[in-house]
Amino acid sequence: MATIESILHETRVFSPSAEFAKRANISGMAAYQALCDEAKSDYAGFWGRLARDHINWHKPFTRVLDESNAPFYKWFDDGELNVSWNCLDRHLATQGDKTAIIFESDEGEITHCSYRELHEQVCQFANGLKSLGVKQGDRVVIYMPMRIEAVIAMQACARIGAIHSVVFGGFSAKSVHERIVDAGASVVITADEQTRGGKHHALKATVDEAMSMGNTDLVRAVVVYRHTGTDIGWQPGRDKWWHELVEGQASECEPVWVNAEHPLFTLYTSGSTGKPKGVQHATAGYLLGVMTSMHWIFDYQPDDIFWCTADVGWITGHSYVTYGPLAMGATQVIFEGVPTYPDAGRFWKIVQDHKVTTFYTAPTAIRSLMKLGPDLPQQYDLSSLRLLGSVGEPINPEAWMWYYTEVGQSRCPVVDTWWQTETGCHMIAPAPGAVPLKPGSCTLPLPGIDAAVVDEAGHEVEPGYGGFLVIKRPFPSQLRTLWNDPERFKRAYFPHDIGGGRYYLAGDSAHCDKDGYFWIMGRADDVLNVSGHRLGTMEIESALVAHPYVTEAAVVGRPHEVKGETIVAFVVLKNKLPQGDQVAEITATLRDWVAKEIGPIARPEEIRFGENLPKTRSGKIMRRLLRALAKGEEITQDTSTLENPAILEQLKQPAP
Ligand code: 6R9
Repeated sequence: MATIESILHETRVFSPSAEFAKRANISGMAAYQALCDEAKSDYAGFWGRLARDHINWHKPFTRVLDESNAPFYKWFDDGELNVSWNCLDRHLATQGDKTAIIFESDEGEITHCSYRELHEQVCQFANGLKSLGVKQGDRVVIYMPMRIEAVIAMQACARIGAIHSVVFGGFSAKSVHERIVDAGASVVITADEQTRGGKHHALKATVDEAMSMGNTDLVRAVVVYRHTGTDIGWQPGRDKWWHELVEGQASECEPVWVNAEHPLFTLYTSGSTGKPKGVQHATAGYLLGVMTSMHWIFDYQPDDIFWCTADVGWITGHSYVTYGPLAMGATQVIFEGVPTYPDAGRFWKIVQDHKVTTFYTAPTAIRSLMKLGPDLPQQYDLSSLRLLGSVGEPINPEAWMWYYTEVGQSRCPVVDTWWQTETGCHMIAPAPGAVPLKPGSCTLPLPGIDAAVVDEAGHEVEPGYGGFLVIKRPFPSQLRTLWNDPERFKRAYFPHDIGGGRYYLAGDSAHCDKDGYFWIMGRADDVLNVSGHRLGTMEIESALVAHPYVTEAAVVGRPHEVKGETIVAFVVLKNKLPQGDQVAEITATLRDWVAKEIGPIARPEEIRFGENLPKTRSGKIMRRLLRALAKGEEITQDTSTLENPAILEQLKQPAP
């Protein structure tokens, strides 16, 4: 495999302040190293100790890891527990009146919900589900707005051992249908509408449409939460109002104690092609992963006000809204709306109003807020913040620096957390009281996580060389299988040719630097090969974004007879779209800039400008679409999940 030396040349390093380190859960590099050493010397002992420290077991486990049917690993598999009990009941005696959730609606209405109140509502709803005949192992599809009730629905499923499958509220009827059918769901939970940025979007009508697409006979009931009160269609017998379902239900509900390996949920995520994959997580290993990462990476302290901006429709919302913060007994903010409504100061106002200490969001949000209001953070009191986090895609050093200096006022560590739907929790991320930060790097693996960069034969590559990101040993929070598709699970994640079927293949390309820091270059399928040189799209994008004209950039490869591939860049400028002669002028400037920043091999062949880039609703740039556009192909793929379909027309036009 042809590799070239790393061309990212970020050299800034930010060490934790003595004050931060002193109070941190992992205080100093020696403490981090001690945990890594503990895992290395006794892997099962390490995870077993953590599982006893963090989780309350109904029946203690005696076995830690069972590898006999690899890669279908089992963890703690003779133990019994309940996740909802761990998230709610165990806090009641000591802190029942503590606020569990500070909810802020799209329009700014605020609701506080204590652990006691949340427990009561989860129990009542769980009893309601039981009255519909939902039992352990049944599948429940949840298609809800980002409100407390979404968390209640998920926790109620966990309480009775039902397997939830949350579908993000922005997905189409076709996607909802696909998931209902694939999961074999018996109940769907939804709301009349959701509100985001002052706009209303139908949910119940979308479920009705999905239900009319066939093969949905298993669905016995559609539970509807009344949110906006708009008129909706109603199918008597099948449809039930949430408030009527919980009316008169007991406020206690004995949890169903499940085996550690009982599936907690499935969550569909897109694969490289075709049908979405139903990623299946187990109960105990997943809970342990979200708790250890809350403790180590978010450095959770009892007086924190934690805010993860992700929707519960994504894994980030599962792990760091529904489960992680509640398992720790934290107070967290849940926000229904969008960062730019009523204006680009909304996030900063929420931080100020609720005295948020820990703020976790995505690079795409950071970049757009940086563009819309670079000075806005200074107009708010952000002094409550002590820790910032980033997730979802590589964060370019420029956005990282703005986040660090303008939002965190150079006081708060930025934890860039690399992980996936499949890993359940953070895998590579800095323990903020120990690991010095480098902007653009997710730094070092969590203790116990054996991450490496390997070539096509599974051999570790030298520092500075790119390769496939793998995790060499099984870890508790990893997916157990793909729902209904164990063969695809094996093929996609444990391919025989890399590591002999023993390594978890993440699907990302990365490299390590001489300090062992990981730099994610993007999905492995985004790696370009230009004249035999391997280049990460991320590296070129990062260079483009470093130019003062540019806000955002996405780079794809276009097949080329001689060079193998050439580089096409899609660029959003800080100013408005260039016109006439400006186009050629700015194109030349940026091409030369990249050539200077990285090397002539990285010079884009073509640059197209748009007001925006095509993104999924979770903010990921859809490079597959861009590749098709670059090749001049007609778009035949489903674009219903795009945030902004209109942008495709603009980007279709080849540069003059
Ligand atoms: C949690 C989540 C997973 C993919 C992953 C990678 C990208 C996530 C990242 C990152 C660089 C980070 N990704 N975090 N890339 N740095 N800190 O996003 O899960 O939606 O399954 O996406 O996202 O490419 O493979 P998911």
